Amino acid sequence: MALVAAPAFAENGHAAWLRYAPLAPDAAARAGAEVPRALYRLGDEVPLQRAEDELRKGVQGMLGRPLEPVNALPASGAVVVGTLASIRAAAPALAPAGELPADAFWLRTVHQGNASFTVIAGGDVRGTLYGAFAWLRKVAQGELLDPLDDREVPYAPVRWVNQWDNLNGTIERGYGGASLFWANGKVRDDLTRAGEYGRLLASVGINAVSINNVNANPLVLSPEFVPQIAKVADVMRPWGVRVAIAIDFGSPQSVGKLATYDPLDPGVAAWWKARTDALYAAIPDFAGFVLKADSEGRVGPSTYHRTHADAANVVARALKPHGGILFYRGFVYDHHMDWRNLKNDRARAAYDNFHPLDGQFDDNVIIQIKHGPIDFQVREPASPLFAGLEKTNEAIELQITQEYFGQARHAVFIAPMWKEVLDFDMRAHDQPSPVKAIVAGRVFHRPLGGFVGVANVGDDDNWTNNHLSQANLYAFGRLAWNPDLSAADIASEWTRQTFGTDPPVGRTLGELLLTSWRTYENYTGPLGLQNLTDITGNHYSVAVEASEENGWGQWHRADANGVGMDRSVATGTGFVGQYPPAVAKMYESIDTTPDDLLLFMHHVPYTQRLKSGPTVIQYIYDSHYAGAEAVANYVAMWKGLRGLVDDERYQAVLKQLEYQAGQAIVWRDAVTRWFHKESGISDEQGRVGRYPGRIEAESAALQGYQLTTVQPWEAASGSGAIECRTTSCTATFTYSGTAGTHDIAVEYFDVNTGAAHYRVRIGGRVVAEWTADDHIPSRKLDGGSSSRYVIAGIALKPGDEIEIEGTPNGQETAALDYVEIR
Ligand code: GCV
Repeated sequence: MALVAAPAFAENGHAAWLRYAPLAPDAAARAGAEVPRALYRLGDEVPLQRAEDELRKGVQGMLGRPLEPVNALPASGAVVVGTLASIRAAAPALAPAGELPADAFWLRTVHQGNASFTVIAGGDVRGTLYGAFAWLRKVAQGELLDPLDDREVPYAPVRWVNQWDNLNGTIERGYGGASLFWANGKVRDDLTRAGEYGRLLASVGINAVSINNVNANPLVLSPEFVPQIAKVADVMRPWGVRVAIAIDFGSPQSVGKLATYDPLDPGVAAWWKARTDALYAAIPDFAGFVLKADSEGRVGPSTYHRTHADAANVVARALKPHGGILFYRGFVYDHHMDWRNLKNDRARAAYDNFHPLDGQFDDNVIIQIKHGPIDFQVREPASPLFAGLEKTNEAIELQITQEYFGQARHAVFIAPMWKEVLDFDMRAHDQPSPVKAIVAGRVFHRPLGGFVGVANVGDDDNWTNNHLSQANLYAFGRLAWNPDLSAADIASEWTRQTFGTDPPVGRTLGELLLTSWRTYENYTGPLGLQNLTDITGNHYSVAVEASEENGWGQWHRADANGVGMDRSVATGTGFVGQYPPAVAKMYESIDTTPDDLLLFMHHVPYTQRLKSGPTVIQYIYDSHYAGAEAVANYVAMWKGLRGLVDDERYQAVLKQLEYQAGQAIVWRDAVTRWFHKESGISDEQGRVGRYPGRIEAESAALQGYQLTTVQPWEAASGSGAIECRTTSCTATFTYSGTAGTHDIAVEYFDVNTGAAHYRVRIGGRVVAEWTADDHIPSRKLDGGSSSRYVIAGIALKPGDEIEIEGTPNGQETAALDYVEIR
């Protein structure tokens, strides 16, 4: 086990998985012998120059010696970089026998006498660049570099990311800082970071980026935006990344000042054509448009009683002469549904809206379908629409940004979930038809299709706020390139490049990443309940009932007798009938529906037994305790890596995991107490409602502090919390446990305005103080703002008084929920 060498650069996460850090000595020695010393590049196109730069930077960084560029093929051997055609023309003996399509590459070693050549050949210049990154990935992971004969062809042509970046620089559902593209209503003057992002995207094979929010500002289609979008395209092009924009369907009227945006109006069609032509005049490789219409308040063809096909085709026809693509989002639903009608079901919406239109969309239209029928919940079945379109191009939309996955404050590696959906067999026409093959156009023989990810980057130093969230961007790119890769392989690749090849680091991060989705699901919404979060608010804080009794349709229908949505054909909403017969049959019956989706498909009594053994209610209790325990264990596991990863990222990840461990307890207690109260059924293990060592703030001796209720009630322990509405207050807790050394957890509230101060004294001595100045996504006392400060290793004896002095600031009332002494 090697202690990590001091890096030559700041380990702030900016380098992401492209650190090119020195290899461990044995791997460096072997690679040093395998890698030629010269680099010969064929061709001058910019992506080829970038490939050369990367290779030189990578070899210098990882092997500590240069890769010298040469102007002619040296007899003594070289790394040879170029398109297959150019290598075949210049050095036929080095070229592999066979062909390569666009974006594909071939890596091989060739020996001629004592000379050895590493050949990086691309189907085109972009493929060559991908080949360079793929080879560097091997070097970084300490893989064998000679012999080599790897031909890789991307699984699908579409490998895009969507930014939900607003023109003012904020990012909808973005947790990694401000936009890399926009500020103050226009393109940023300095696009350096955007260019660096292009490099990250290219390194995992992503070939296009849509640079503004799908809730699109119509202004992006105005003439003054053309040169701005062109500036972004200029910084992306060297990396083989094409640029697209999201558009607003009402633009012919709002920007073009036409009387209508009716898609069948010839003037509207002419307007789309003129604006599209102007974009292509400035950006000949412009990729296309993304369109969210008739969804969540966006205008669409329904204004004129036209269809989604009418809407899509008028825009697609403007793009067609230029080879552009229109992504029309399948995320269309009514968010004012009557919740009292048990037959209403948002999950039906995508299929109901688009299946009847199959075959009516032009060939350069792709229906972009969210992976599940609702909205990126912690667990959903694959959308039935994937099998519901046979004569229409499709792409799957995966959400990389962690909107419902702890907003980059919780560590959740989403690749295992994506894999489950991509590998799910829809049994279309009773034939093997995994979702990945359908969206790639392989099942219904479509010309276009693939993968779209809603990206998670911003201008934070480390791009994604939480260092571990970078793994999701990496994984999306790798799965879009090859969805047959396993989540474990991807986690391992990412870890070795990002944190080094030390085996304990790989083991710990492997376990943490690969279990993190199940862990998060366990404490936020098991059995297909979906996220039990604040649906009409921040999508972050626990709030079990927030999804009920409103029109948004993310209902779980829990009441005193049972829980779950009945989506069966026989007695429910009929959603299950949207799947091909074999899948519909499985979901129709409680007996054959997998436990993980039981409450998504059926309404059952709490006493319903799962196939895995426990009753539904007991599973809800158990999974929440298991989830919270798993996160506590992540903290312990991570602490085992001290000294094995650089201190900068070690500390940052530790802090984040400790925070997550506290939040997992808040979720655990809130959800289990809510279901306990609602169902009236006790936890077999007697944990729910019994919290050893906990002293509620309501029962402390209060000076200045006042009792307050918390909304929702389940987010605070006991009957509520206390808050200070004067300049300073004190709560005194009397310890009555055994004498010894203990940890004291203080559960307090840190809302995102103000910075209250807390000081803890025992026997008159200050043992801890801190300021609540985090920017948690909550403005009020709730589960999201509930935070935990742990004071470790304090000697306590019965009768000791723990005095907490709170000093409010701004909107922060120095609120407290409880202390827990363990
Ligand atoms: C960009 C969900 C999100 C919205 C998002 C929308 C969409 O509703 O909460 O922020 O809007 O999905 O995908 O269009």
